[in-house]
Amino acid sequence: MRALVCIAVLGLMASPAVSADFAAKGLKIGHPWTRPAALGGTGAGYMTVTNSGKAGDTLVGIETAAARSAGVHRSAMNGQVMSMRPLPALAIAPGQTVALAPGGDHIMMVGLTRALSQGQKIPVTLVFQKAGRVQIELSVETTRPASAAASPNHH
Ligand SMILES: [Cu+2]
Repeated sequence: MRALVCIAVLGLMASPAVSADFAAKGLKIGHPWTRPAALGGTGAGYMTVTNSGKAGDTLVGIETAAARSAGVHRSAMNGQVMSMRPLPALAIAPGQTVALAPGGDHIMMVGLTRALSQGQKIPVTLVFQKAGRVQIELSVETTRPASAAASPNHH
């Protein structure tokens, strides 16, 4: 199942910066990625989570050997100041796609145990209430085609 998904993705992608999608138990993790970051620093992970199952599921934890601690964060604007706070649980309703994206919800990795360099794949485990542990890899990318094309004012 996973091999088939990867082949389909590879066939569709023209960019050399290939990042695989991951699928497990009705959930699809689309284009997990992160930015280059220094050893000891922090990193943010982004992806889409699609629930194609019949029941809702909830993302309740993040595990990775690449950081001392990791979890889901929610970003919000307080006046002119962007702040973020831990999100203990992120619900994904049936049929819904939840986007973890810059400026919004993201995976926060604090105390990186390794430098994140472009082209690397960083193993991360997403822990779901029902689907359980789903292994993915964040691909380390410097630029994103979508954000490169978009105006910085279009938030
Ligand atoms: Cu954060």
